[in-house]
Amino acid sequence: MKLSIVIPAYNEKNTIKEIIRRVRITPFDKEIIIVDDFSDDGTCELLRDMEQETDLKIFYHTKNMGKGAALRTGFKNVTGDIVIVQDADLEYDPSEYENLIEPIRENKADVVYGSRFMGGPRRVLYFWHTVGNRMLTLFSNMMTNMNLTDMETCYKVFRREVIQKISIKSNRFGVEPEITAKISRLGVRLYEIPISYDGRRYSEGKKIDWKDGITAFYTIIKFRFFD
Ligand SMILES: Nc1nc2c(ncn2[C@@H]2O[C@H](COP(=O)(O)OP(=O)(O)O)[C@@H](O)[C@H]2O)c(=O)[nH]1
Ligand SMILES: [Mg+2]
Repeated sequence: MKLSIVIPAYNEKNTIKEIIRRVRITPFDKEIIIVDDFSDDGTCELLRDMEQETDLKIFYHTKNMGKGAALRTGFKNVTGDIVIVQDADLEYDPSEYENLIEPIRENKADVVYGSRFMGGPRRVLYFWHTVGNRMLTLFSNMMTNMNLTDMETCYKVFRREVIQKISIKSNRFGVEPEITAKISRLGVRLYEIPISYDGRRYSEGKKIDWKDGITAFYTIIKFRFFD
């Protein structure tokens, strides 16, 4: 089975090379799709230097549009059997792909979420982020009648047919609840597995903030009732 790894990247000059290295050493037949979302910190130039490397497919946005828009560009261009979202920071560990794809390989699932809240090792970080995450997951579950533990996780893995059936409207971080709502309506089989989480601080480049949390609540309602 061929994997398509989709990496949305916005201002990740400190980690982009290392994440590509970590993805590359995973023992799978794969393509690596990187979407630069109009970075202005030098990420874009680093990617331009790697264009000759044939295992990378690199796309560039001409303005900053957000993670959702970057995923939309990425998903349009995947050709593998299984699609994995990989953030460009180092919070999520590609050595866990093996576990993430197993339920699909065994034909038990069509979609797999890697959960940061099922007991894997994780860096101790912001209390209020965890509260926010749990409230968003709870609220999403109430709308979808699913029992996820981590709706906002970056590690979302799909059979290609499934993700290409979904049209993504959210340009920014609303993409996580949107995909979750749309998955729930497709009636596909969803699995969750524990993953590790090496979270970063704002001083280390984290970008999501409380406003994204508020937007996520609106997104959950919007995609439950209006789309
Ligand atoms: N395309 C795009 N990606 C972004 C943007 N902001 C963040 N990202 C990417 O989305 C991923 C998650 O962002 P991050 O700040 O780590 O958020 P968090 O880990 O979900 O809190 C990273 O790969 C970022 O490079 C943006 O405006 N556009
Ligand atoms: Mg991150």
